Amino acid sequence: MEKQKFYITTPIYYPSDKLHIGHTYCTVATDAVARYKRLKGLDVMFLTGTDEHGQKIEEKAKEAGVTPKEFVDRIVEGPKGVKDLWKLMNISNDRFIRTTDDYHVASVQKIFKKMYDKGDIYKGKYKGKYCTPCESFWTESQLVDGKCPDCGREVQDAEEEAYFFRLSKYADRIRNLLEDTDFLQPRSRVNEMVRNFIDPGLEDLCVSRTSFSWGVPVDFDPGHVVYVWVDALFNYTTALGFLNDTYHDYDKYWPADVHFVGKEIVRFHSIIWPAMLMSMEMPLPKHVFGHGWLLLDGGKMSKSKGNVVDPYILAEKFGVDALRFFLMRTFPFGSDGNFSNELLIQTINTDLANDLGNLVSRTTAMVGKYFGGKLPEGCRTWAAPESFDTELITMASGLRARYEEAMETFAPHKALEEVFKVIQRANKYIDETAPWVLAKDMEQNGKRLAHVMYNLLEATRICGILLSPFMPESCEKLFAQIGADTQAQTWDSAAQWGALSDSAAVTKGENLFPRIDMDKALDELEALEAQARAEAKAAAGPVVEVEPYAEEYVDFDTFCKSDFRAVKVKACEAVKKSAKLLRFTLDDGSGTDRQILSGIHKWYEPETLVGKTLVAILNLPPRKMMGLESNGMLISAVHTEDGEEVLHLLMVDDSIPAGAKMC
Ligand code: ME8
Repeated sequence: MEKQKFYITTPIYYPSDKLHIGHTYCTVATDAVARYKRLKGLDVMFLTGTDEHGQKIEEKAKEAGVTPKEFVDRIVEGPKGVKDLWKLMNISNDRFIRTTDDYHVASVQKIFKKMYDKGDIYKGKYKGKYCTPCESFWTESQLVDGKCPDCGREVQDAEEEAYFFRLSKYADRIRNLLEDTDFLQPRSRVNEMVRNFIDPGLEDLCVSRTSFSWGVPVDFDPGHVVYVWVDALFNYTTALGFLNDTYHDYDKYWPADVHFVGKEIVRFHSIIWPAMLMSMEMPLPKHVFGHGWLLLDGGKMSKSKGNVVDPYILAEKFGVDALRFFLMRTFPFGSDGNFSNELLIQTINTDLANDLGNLVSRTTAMVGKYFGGKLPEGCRTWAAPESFDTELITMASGLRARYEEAMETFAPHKALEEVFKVIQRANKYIDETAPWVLAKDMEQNGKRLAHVMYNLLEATRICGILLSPFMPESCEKLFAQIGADTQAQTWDSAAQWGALSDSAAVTKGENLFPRIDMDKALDELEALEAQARAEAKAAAGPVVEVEPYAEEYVDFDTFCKSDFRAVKVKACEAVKKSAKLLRFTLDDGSGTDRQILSGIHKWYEPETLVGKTLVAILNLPPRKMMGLESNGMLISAVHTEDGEEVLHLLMVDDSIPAGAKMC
């Protein structure tokens, strides 16, 4: 029988800065759902990638002094780049698309032309506002207090010849899609979209730019590049081979089952994206799920605020699985949540070290101690069950169904909550059965004890299967400790109480989730974060700034009156009682020594300057400093590094004679 298909995507990330824990959140959620569907036996396609075009990237590359392609290559492929991060986080994507890939660029050009030929894209004049960081056009009425409604930053006036997409034509169909179907989830996002965008009237969308060039060129109109969101959204189809020959799974996987996206890009995915697909006469994705944001102190994480959280540091300190688990367990997927290191450590300690870790280590230790690591055969059915046996068995046997219900509605936090109810029930069962008491009289209670141990191992096994999409590596270790063959831990067996062989070899292995000392860990994290900040700063080099350029012209005759000359330093000494001033005795070619005072002691020791050929302006009026007369001024180059002033005296070739005029 052909397997059921499941196609799931994350947003494709802007490689403009290193990714932070907020980005990791969505990718981990997508990964957990993809692994869950694979566990259920579906044929899964999980796509992620990077969105590499647009003005923001062009500007960042310019700042960094490299080409846009060099810039994105470094962030996508380089050390600790996007691909490295997904590898570290054990992300099981089947494909990775970069929108600079040739096949994607060629497909987008064909898509643009198709919509143009159909009359859904037409040429007009764009007049409005543009938010560069968000790459978003806004009309005056959409602004909030004159600022970008998404990020609250300043917007710029923009007017240019441009292509437009007839979004207005699809307004009714989009309204029906949002209001009458479960296309957009959670439901609360529907009201947001309808009220803010559909009710005020959908305007046609500007879909090309001419003011920068880093984008997919409109091949039938040189100078225009395709609006980055058109380019980006179609990634979900080009990565399957739509209008290209690089891949061949479009017919197999399209339409997508779900796009996971952050709440601020729901507008693009639930209005613009389906409208363009309607124009292209392509099937629509089945669902778009708009998840919430991870906040820091109630606000958005952002590089400009300097408050982003580095997933590398957290994964190194606490382990990849613990971090993955924390993200999925703590924050309801559709809502915002407040991230903190304290909460992370607390969750690890409570759920993983106390509840799960203890269950596994206590159970395996007791099977070792009382039965030498191997329970007697047949023990799964021994001894009459007490009410708490039945309760544990019923809860664990029905867990898969409750978990599935939560996972199918994209509520991983609820699925994990169900698993932990069983883990907590199993720990309570240890207290209720008091195995250490039973063990005192093995002859009398040996059979009962073996049965209790089996129930604990079996409940743990079922939980392990259902936790494996969230913590794949730890669950493999868990299976090894309870003697469960990893290959046999299938979706089916998660609903089969008693599937574990009752004579499996149980070993108490390493502690799966050691308890973390909160204060010590917080201090260490702070030190690691400070070190990472210092390293990033050192790698980026100092922030160099020069004084703003003069806006006013100086007329040529005035400039020519300035008498710049080469001067040679005959003597130089520090002026007494002054921290700054150096006193220069200079040969200016006139035959008479000239004295100039200069406040540069901070940068030069006087004796190092003797014999140097410098540049001075000589026809400034004499000026008294610390009781000494200064006749002119030495010329220096000045800038700041990390806010500190840096000065270099202008030194010229020593072959230039004293008094030579500079012009
Ligand atoms: O939007 N918490 O890229 P992006 C949760 N290129 N999610 C967060 C987050 C946070 N603190 N910060 C960011 C783009 N995200 C486009 C997508 S798709 C065709 C194009 C999420 O790198 C954010 O909500 O700015 C978004 O879904 C994703 O990270 C990528 O953001």
